[in-house]
Amino acid sequence: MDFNKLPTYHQLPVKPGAPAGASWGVFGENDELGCLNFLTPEGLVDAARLVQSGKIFRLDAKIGFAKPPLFGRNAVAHRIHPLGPFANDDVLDNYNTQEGSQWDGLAHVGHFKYECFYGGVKPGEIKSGAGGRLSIHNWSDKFAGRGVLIDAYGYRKSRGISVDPLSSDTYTLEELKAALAAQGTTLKPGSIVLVRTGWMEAYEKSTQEHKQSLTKFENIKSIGIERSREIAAWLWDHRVAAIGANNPAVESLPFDLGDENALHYLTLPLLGLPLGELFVLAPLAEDCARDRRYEFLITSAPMNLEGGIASPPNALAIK
Ligand code: UVW
Repeated sequence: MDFNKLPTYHQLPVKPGAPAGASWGVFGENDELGCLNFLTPEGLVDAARLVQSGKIFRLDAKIGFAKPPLFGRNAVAHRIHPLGPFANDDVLDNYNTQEGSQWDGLAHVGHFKYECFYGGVKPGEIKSGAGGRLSIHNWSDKFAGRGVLIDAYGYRKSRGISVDPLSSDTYTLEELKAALAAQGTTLKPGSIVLVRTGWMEAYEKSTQEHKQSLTKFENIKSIGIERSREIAAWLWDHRVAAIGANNPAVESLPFDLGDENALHYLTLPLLGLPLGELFVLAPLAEDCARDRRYEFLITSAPMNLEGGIASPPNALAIK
């Protein structure tokens, strides 16, 4: 597939009757991969050349790091199940795949106005087990390529501007572009973009009382990237394969669930662009600042769960 020949954001949709800004049909009928189609074998071979120091950064937090999990999600309970006197198994009770670091799959959020998910998939087509549409397991052997860190938090601080990650502040598209330019990094087709917002670092330092208050969507204040069609266009036109951040929703919180410009609508159901949340990016950012290399190989192995909605990323950045 020649990505240069694909429609620009402003030429979307290509499928008759699909909404503006919807990539439905670009990757064929019944596509399950969305923007992961931008990850290619050639891109992966190029990304492998970025491995130079042999350093590995785990991008997901420890399971159970959020105490309690955000948005009222269940906390997982780990039990060791003895198999015999010298043998054990693990059992995870009550495990919500979005209790911490996660990729939102394409069955996670549909569009309230068009009453469907990516590709026009209807709610009834999303079901557990074999045959469930937009299942996370389709990504389980696809998610590897060139990672790019945009250290938006570091960029703002380097300019002497104070940042409160536990507020609803936004990083604008202009700021993201300026941070990239300051880093000397460019976006290439098939980039997996990670934005360091500063939220995870601030959350870790916050009080237990504050953490406790985050079980309700409306209580969560988080810095994030701006909500706009311009940012969706920038991501699509650069053929970005996925975007993750070290905050709860990539975009800032709270947001109006009826806002058509919410990134959760512009990306997941319209573009088929995976959103990654609550990633651990500070150690990676420190290393990138040290060696001035903000690109690396990323591997991420979402759960091979048929009918799955989302998954911990099981992601590594390798430099
Ligand atoms: C929100 O919807 C805000 O977050 P998540 O993607 O974790 O559900």
